[in-house]
Amino acid sequence: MAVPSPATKPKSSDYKSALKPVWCPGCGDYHVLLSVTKTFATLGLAPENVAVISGIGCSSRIPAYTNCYGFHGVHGRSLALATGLKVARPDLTVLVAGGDGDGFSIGGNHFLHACRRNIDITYLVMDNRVYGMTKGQPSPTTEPDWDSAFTPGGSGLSPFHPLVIALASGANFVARGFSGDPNTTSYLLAEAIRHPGFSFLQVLSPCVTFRPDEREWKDQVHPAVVEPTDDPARAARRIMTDDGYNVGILYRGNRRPYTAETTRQPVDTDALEREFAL
Ligand SMILES: Cc1ncc(C[n+]2csc(CCOP(=O)(O)OP(=O)(O)O)c2C)c(N)n1
Ligand code: SF4
Repeated sequence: MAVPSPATKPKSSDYKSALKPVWCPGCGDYHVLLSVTKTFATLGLAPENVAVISGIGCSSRIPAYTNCYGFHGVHGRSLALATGLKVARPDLTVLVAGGDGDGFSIGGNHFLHACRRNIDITYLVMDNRVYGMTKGQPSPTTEPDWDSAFTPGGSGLSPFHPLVIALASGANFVARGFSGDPNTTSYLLAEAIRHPGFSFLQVLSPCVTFRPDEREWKDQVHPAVVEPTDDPARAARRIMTDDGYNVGILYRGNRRPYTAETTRQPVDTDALEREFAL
């Protein structure tokens, strides 16, 4: 496995692990993986200074495919894991990656509080509006009229607006990308990582197996026509009224990130054991 040395310019392939992805042919997540490795190369990050953290889902397999530290955790708990890691190791670049089910259903509460805490981590959600790994149940971002074996005639439920919820909860950077445009996604991800505090990047990433209709996204996405704002209310209004396919940076905030006081005091483990002994 090639590890970039300071003497040579890192390449995207340096950050790709030897494992071959098991995603379905045509899955959008392949291009997201490419965007991630491209971004690490652009930023010249040393693999030992990066950690990719995930939960469970097809998209959450991404730590196994990157050549840096990784943690494939528990469904819906990636942000909790990443928060602990970043507080303990503020020197690391922490990228959290996963799906809309992982992040907005079971992990929804962690999502709100990660935005609110505004720790300096980046959260990339591969949003395919479905649970891919468990074979096609609707997720919080699924359209109410999406007809499927699980939801004949559609679920009838209002979709969740992840970007607006992120803004309302205090995220410091909000952007939307499309997996089929890895150059733009890589640019957005680099900006998200560079921006201090909690950065949220929603990447529309088709699940070609359970949502073949999402192949049409390539004709629907378009660049956002306005510059990013630093006013969360304005950004939220814009996102609530856009068509859901605006790609670009939609909000750059200036909230001060949370940093824990990480004074490392020696722990007396014998005293701890005595305190908790039954
Ligand atoms: C605690 C727990 N509940 C449920 C599951 C089953 N499960 C695995 S992945 C998943 C949803 C995956 O959907 P998403 O996060 O959108 O990722 P995708 O597979 O679409 O990339 C579910 C419900 C689990 N693994 N653990
Ligand atoms: S089931 Fe969907 S999300 Fe999972 S690998 Fe296949 S295309 Fe991708």
